[in-house]
Formats: sequence, structure tokens, C-alpha cells
Amino acid sequence: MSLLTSPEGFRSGFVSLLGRPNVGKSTLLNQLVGTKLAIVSNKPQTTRNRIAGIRTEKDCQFIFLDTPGIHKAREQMNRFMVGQAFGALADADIAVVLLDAEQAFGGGDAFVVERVREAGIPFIGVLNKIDRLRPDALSRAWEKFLAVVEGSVEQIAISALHTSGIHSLLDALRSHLPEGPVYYPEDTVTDRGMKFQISELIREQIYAATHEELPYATAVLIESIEDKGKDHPIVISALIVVESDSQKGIMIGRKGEMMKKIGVNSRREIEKMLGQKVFLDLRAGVVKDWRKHPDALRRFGYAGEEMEPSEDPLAD
Ligand SMILES: Nc1nc2c(ncn2[C@@H]2O[C@H](COP(=O)(O)OP(=O)(O)OP(=O)(O)O)[C@@H](O)[C@H]2O)c(=O)[nH]1
Ligand SMILES: [Mg+2]
Repeated sequence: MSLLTSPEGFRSGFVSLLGRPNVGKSTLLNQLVGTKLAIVSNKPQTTRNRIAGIRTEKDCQFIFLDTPGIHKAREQMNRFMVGQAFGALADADIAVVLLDAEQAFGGGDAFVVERVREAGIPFIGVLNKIDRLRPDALSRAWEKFLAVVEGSVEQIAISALHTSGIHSLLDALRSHLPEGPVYYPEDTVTDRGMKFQISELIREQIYAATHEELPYATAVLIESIEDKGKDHPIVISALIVVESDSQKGIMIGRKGEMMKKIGVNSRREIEKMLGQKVFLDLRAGVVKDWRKHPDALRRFGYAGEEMEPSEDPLAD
């Protein structure tokens, strides 16, 4: 017997947010739930794991699944990321396929739409970042967008950053939610624990502060969290793992400046999330070529749902 309650007429479902890297899926997740759950950066391939964001209303519950951007995945790490996205597609009652209005649509967008169509899951096509275009460019982009998302049940233009169109999207999603149980208690907003969220906030600051290969070669391991009560700061020890000694040098920076900057900014974000003072003990360490080693990938939370060998995205 199910432990989940199903009030008469209640609607609920899993809504997967899918698209190429950097189209704004995580920004949208945060807006849909009304709180910051997923990290955001201007670099592609920021999100590495599927993250559920839960929005509970009087008569319905949405479980939004933020996913890594779907891209050409050669390395084990990337295969895990794309596997997370395909896994979220398989679990979806309805999908939201995001396209970036500012970018020319390409094989990557078409590939995502094709996979969603193949899965037989109804989807809403969403054109994001419309704040970046003038009206004439926007109407040209809209026409092209309609062609790419052919077969979608609705098409909506939004700016996730400036929250325009979010309510239209929610209205559309609400009308497509199936009847279902209350999956999560009303006050639950995510399936992710505190350790994961803290490591992600640190990773977000690494993405903001570092460039080229370095952010991608980084993982964050939370070693301990000590809560000594209300009048004391929470003491968090975290390790930034990179792949080589030279990367470690850059991560620490001249006179430790880089680590200091990442530490100060991370602490501020963690304090905002926890609503409590934090002492952050941040160090850098090397695990040689960790992205190539299954054990290291598992230890850092990047294993368990790789894409199938037959799933070979055409996108970059
Ligand atoms: N101007 C503008 N920028 C946006 C909008 N939505 C997202 N962005 C920016 O686009 C960049 C990527 O946003 P993310 O939310 O990290 O994108 P993502 O799809 O989750 O990216 P991955 O996790 O790498 O797949 C960030 O710099 C955002 O601030 C929007 O509506 N307008
Ligand atoms: Mg993301």
C-alpha cells in the first residue's frame, strides 16, 4: 500500500527541465520554486547532477527536475552528466525544453527535442532569454523556435532571469499535470541534502572565479560540518579537488588570493542559505586526473547513471 496521500482532485507530477548547456535551466528552476536551489554560471556545463525542486500549491505539487545540459559526451564524467538528463526525461510526466533566444539554434537543440519526442513525453517548448533581443530579432527567433519545437503541447517565451513569462509557464504546466499523490511534505523544497548544497555553492564561486579548463577539473568535497549551537558559527571543512599540481597552484593563487576570494564569497552564500554564521575552512588538494577514475567519480558524486552507449548526442 502506498504511504503517499492522494487528496481528491489533487494533481502532481515530475517536470523535467531539459536543453543544451547554458540555456538557463537552473535559473528557471530557482524561479519556479522561488528559492535558490541550483547553481548558475555563465559557463556551459555548470550543473552536473539532477536536482529536484518542489513547488507545492493548494491543489497541486510540481517536482521540477533540473538537469545537466545535453552535450556531446566523450569522457566518463560527461557521460554521467548526460545520463542524469536522460534519466530525468525517463521519469518525467511532462518536459520543458528550453532554447536560448540569443543563440542560433542547432543540431544540439534538435537532438534534445528529438529525444523527448521519441520518449513520447508531452513537452512545452520554452524560448528563454528574450530580454536579450530587440522586437524584430525576437520575432525572427520565435519563428525559428516554433519550427524546432514542433510537436510541443505549448510554446512560451520567457526571461528566467527577469521572471517574465514564468506565470504563463506555470499555468500551462498546471493544466497538463496528471492527478497524483502528494509526493513530498508541503515544506520540502528539494531532494538534495545540506552537504550537496554547500559543495555546490562553493563550486559556483569556483565557476565565477576561474577560467578555461580549471572549473571543469574541479570537485568539492565537504569533509565535516560541525554545528555547535545557535551562538556559535557552523564550522565547515571543505576540500577543493583539482587534477594536477599546476591547477592547484592556480586555485590557490598568488599569496593565496584566489582561495581567499572563493572562500569569502562561498561563506557569504552559505550563510545566506543556512541563515547562520559560518566558519569555512577551505583547502585545495590534488587527485590526479580524477575525472578519469571511476572510484574518484563515485566518491565525488558523479557515478551511477551513465548514458547508454547508444545515446550519442550530436550537440557540442
Ligand atoms: N539575459 C538573460 N540571461 C539569462 C537568462 N536565464 C539565464 N541566463 C543566464 O544564462 C547563463 C546560464 O544560466 P544557467 O541557469 O546556469 O544555465 P543552465 O542551462 O542551467 O546551464 P548548464 O547547467 O551549464 O546546463 C547565466 O549567466 C544566467 O544568468 C535570461 O532569461 N536572460
Ligand atoms: Mg544548470
